[in-house]
Amino acid sequence: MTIENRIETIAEFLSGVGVAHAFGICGSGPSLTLIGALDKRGITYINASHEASAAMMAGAATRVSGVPALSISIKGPGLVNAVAGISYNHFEDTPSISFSESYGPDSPAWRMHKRIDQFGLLSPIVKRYCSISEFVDNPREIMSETFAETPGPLHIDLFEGKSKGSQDRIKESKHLPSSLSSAISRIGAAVRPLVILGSVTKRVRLEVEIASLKLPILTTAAARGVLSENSPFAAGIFTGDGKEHSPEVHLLSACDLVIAIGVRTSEITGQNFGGRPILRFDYIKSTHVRDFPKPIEHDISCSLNGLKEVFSALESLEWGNDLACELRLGLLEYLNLDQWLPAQCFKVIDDLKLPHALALDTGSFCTIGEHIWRANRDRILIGSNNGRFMGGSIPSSIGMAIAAPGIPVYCAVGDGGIQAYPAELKLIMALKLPICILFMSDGQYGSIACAAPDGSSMSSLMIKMPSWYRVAEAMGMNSARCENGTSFRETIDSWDRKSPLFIECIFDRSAYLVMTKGLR
Ligand SMILES: Cc1ncc(C[n+]2csc(CCOP(=O)(O)OP(=O)(O)O)c2C)c(N)n1
Repeated sequence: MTIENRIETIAEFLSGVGVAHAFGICGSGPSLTLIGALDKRGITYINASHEASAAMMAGAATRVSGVPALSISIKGPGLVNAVAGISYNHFEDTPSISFSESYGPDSPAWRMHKRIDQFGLLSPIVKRYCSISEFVDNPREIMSETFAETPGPLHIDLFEGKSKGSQDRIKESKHLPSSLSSAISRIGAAVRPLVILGSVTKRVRLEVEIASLKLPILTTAAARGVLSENSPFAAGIFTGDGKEHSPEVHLLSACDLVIAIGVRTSEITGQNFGGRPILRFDYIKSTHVRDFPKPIEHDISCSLNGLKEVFSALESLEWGNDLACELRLGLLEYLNLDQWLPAQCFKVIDDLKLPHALALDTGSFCTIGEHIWRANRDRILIGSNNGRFMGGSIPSSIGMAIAAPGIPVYCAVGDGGIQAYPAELKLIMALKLPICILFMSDGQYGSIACAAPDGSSMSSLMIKMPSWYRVAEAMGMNSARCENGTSFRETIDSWDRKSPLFIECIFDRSAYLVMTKGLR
């Protein structure tokens, strides 16, 4: 079988399982052949400006649609560029599929042009690596493996023959021998248990069980949306890093037991569980690091039915009826919504009564957005929730808008993140995507500056020429510059939610610098 035949077979398979989009930068070899084979079957190929952003777009499209989207690159430099995006998908546990051209194991060692150890580069970040011939032999099994808990990227190198195989991501560590029944009886002895949910609860569909709880619930950023955050029990985000004004810190001190369900250390940024005893439950079929902060009383891996038993045990407990609401009101008061800062902007977005997505890049504005904006089934949070990967929000918004047409996307990005893939603004414009860029500018890396030790080089944190709205305008986007809440609200209200919009929000640097104090 020739590589062209294998590409045809794989394109047929991918179209059969519903793949609809591919993103990338091609070469003149098998990557171009693959794009042609996909095109023949109605799989849309989108030219990105960078291989990393292409992989991020594929990741977001995969997460939103539940069907893998593809990214494509040439070998060597193309793949090296793509590594940032593939690792983005690795951090976010996303089973997107990347393809790249490649030398095969039989190509002579003197052929060095664009040659690099692609397996070596990829093995720590992909769940499965294979050659196209291995994929052709077993496509269904390989794909379902990458979707299985814990999901992760699949990479296929376009060469004939056997690959070096995949590296196991499971790093099993010792955990306490515990039985589900004794952990469940421990739940019964608690008076004020606090539930913290990780993203696997969303993937294995425990929404109904979660909605029936009558006790305070926090979620990791990646799990947002697993319960409607209008619920009186939804207390917001858990990071393990909260400070005195964050709901998590109040709840940790008010509770007498922490019940962490599917909470993985890759989904949190700190390890503060308030010193409360922890019962940890996770889904048995998962491949993640099991080490966990102490003190942990029970650490159980169980089946979906086992997790449902945990929720049944929790159903009989009730406390904290008004606590989550009180904490939210207290938080809004602390954030002072009268002041022109990102909190005002996120409140405007949170007040919208329409399905939408919010992409949060990383930075101080993200901390504010995560606390103010509430997710639910119709309000999707996208972006780098786990990896906190600066620059991913614009590519993620594009992937989201393409995979879920008609849903407006609000993309909050700072001075740092916007610099990563600004050329993709052109793609937003070319495809007329319903994306509203909320550019939150304080002219510096605010989140780094606010935590920088005395004597740090402040010039390394400043952004020269921070403004972008004229650039967006020159690309054909409707653009606005807002310096107060009224103009921001008016601009948001006037958006048709069909064509791109760029809003540059200019904030006072010194007020911005301290706005997350007391939160994280
Ligand atoms: C790829 C990547 N590089 C660097 C960082 C470290 N980092 C985290 S936040 C940040 C600054 C973000 O600045 P900006 O976008 O201006 O947002 P602000 O903090 O001012 O709100 C940096 C450099 C990161 N998280 N990801």
